[in-house]
Amino acid sequence: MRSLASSLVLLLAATGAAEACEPPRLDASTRIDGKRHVLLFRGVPSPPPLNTSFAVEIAVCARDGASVAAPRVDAWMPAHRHGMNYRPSVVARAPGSFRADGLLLHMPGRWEFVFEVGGERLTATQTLD
Ligand SMILES: [Cu+2]
Repeated sequence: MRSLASSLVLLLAATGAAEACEPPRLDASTRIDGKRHVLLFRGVPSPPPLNTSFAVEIAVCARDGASVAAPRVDAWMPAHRHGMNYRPSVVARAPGSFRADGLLLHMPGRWEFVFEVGGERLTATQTLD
């Protein structure tokens, strides 16, 4: 007879449950749970200002424990099918910690933040008044 623990392991394997990982601490951030990564981000300042350049701080970990390369950062408006007019630059600050500078949201409405990390796309929406 199988133990409860081994049954749970089989169940987790069968459902493809993701391994946990913990990104570097980032207070007051938004969390995105991807299939292969967990990502935290916050605007600096937060919430992001309208029509003014701002930064985004990012903390991310890979569920398989691999080190994470700098994510690509973008934002776009799904309703209008356009992105920003600027391309942010991303720098690493510490393992798993990054900062993107030069984001600018040029109109109010619903914006989607898009992070691409290790081939995985992670998104979160934020409405700007
Ligand atoms: Cu728009």
